This record gives sequence, C-alpha cells and structure tokens, in this order.
Amino acid sequence: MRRLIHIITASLLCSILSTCVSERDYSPLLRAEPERNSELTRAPRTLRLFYDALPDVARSSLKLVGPSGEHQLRGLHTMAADDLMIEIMDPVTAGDYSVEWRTVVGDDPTVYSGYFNFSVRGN
Ligand SMILES: [Cu+2]
Repeated sequence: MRRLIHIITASLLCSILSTCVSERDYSPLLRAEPERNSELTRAPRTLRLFYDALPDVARSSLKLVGPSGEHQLRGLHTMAADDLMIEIMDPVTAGDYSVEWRTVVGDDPTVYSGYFNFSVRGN
C-alpha cells in the first residue's frame, strides 16, 4: 500500500512538473503597442497589450520602467478587444524602456507575467 501511494505520488509529481515545463514558454501576449523591441521616433502616450483571451483588469498590472525609473501610469482598462490599456502620465524621453505585465486571461486561472522592451530615439 505504501509503495502504491509512492508510485501515485511520483507519477502525479511528474505530470505536474511536465505541465510546468511545457507551459514555461507559453505566453498569452500576442502583440503590443508600442511593438516589442521596436524603436520609436515619437514618444508613446499609452501602452496597449493584446492577449489571446480577455484579461481580467482587476487581476492585471502594467509597469513602465525607463531611463529615469518607473513611470506613473493611469487608468488600467480593457477596450474589450482582449487587451489591456493604460495611459502614460509623465513624459517619455529618449532611451530604453521595458514594460512589465501581469495578467489573468479568459477562463485560465494562471497568473501570467512577462516583459518586453522598446526604445525611443532622441533627435
Ligand atoms: Cu483604451
């Protein structure tokens, strides 16, 4: 009996681990504005991220970090196009930026997170 429990536990653990491994590369993020790894000539006023299902705004967050630190963002919402959108409050100057996101989409209870970069070119 003890041995059987051990086998069941071991196989359960394996299936949990393999699920983790296979889902590690998966990201619900499809595209973004500004685009991932893009080089912009005009400073963005908003961030908009598109996912493969409707994000739960209450369980989502966005963060913008630039050369002068973390930017103040306002009004996280969805336009109901499987997106998250937020307004950038303070000026976006030339430099490298990273967008950090965290969200729950559709019926999937998993909290996904990730980040991407873009840069703004000075004149
Ligand atoms: Cu909007």
